[in-house]
Amino acid sequence: MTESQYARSGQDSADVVILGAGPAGLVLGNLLLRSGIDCVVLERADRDHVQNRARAGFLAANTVRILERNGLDAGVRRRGHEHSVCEFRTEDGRFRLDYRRLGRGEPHTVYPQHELVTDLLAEFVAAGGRIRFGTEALAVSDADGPAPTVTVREGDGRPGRWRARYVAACDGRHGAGRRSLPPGAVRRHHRDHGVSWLGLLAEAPPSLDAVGYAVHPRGFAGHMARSAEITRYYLQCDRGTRVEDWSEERIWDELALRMRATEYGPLLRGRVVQRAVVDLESDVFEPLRHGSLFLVGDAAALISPSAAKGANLAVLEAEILARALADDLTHGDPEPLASYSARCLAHIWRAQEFSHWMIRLLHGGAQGSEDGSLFQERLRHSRIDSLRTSRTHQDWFAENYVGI
Ligand code: RFL
Repeated sequence: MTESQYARSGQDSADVVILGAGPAGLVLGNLLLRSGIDCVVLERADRDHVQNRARAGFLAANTVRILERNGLDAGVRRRGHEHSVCEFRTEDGRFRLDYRRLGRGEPHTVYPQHELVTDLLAEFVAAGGRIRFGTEALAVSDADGPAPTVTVREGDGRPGRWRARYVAACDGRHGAGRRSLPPGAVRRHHRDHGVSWLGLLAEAPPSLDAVGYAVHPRGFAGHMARSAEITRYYLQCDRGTRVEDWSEERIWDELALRMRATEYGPLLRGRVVQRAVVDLESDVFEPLRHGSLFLVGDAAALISPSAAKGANLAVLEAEILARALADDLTHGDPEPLASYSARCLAHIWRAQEFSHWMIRLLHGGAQGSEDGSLFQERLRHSRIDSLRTSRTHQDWFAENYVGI
């Protein structure tokens, strides 16, 4: 049914109703608009919140290529910068890998996720895209038929309903898309890695010109530049730790200790503006489709932030789905939609495998993880040693670290 036919039927409608205005929803929306497909984005939060939610920062080379070939790369080109070195600090000293000189020879582009989202939103609105902020999707019904509906609650509390031909759930791990899957329709594979991180954002310049991974008897610490003024840090912490227990002083002292600042140089301290505990978990839905409902991005699979893959997968899946929807709705070819799930799952499982490997690389067994044994600790030690000394291992690392 076309939009005007829906309008005559007295309901809000679009050929594709997209839930969520994160990287997945906004890339999908922009690409559908460019293909002339009628769509709407329903977003629970307000615009300000969406544009200021600091999260990811490392874009894979393929993500930048996707943005580029779809004309969505102006901001990344202008304000993103290439990054290609990581530094490991362990009890045996430190070593650096310049992954642009390894594997496929590709760098990351550092570009904060909220800036990407801001760009994508501006593009979408400028191109005439419809977006409803403050509209929370409550449930998707009739997804097993050709006319699914989305029930919503508007910002003022009013109920509403959207009719669609297809629904793309880009609304994350707690969204309505996942909740609306009937029991047994889709399988969920889940793993709790038994490790927690305190994720921090500091108003402090980066302290080293590399991504820093410190493995220490007290636990992992990570350093990732976001901009000349902002740095993201991670501290492995006990499961159940409370952010209130981490004063600025305790955070900086612990970071300095684990990153061995006395040996390798001090950390540039600043105000900690965001702190959140992240339990490292992964899950994958299989298949990523139930009838006319598709799962995309974090709604499709949650991946621990250990390898910085989540936003990159979201963009990749959104492009695959946008093309498949265009083939179906414009050319009457349903085949690409039929293979959407299998195509995405191949990428998702590769990313999960590498992310899982990174968790095993960065965490010893002594920090309350499920593998709390000296055996695991020795394996970790050997894994890092292999990465330090084997060119073959380094090439494999580089290919997986930057690729998706
Ligand atoms: P998002 O970004 O969560 O967007 C979902 C949107 O849906 C809205 N929403 C709803 N709207 C309507 N109705 C409902 N019922 C709704 N429920 C939710 C939300 O308000 C939101 O706007 O999902 P998307 O688009 O799938 O994108 C996924 C990425 O955001 C995520 O994978 C990454 O942030 C993960 N991640 C990283 N990924 C990378 O590729 N590189 C990184 O360096 C990186 N660092 C990180 C990260 C995630 C982190 N957290 C959140 C654990 C660092 C951290 C700390």
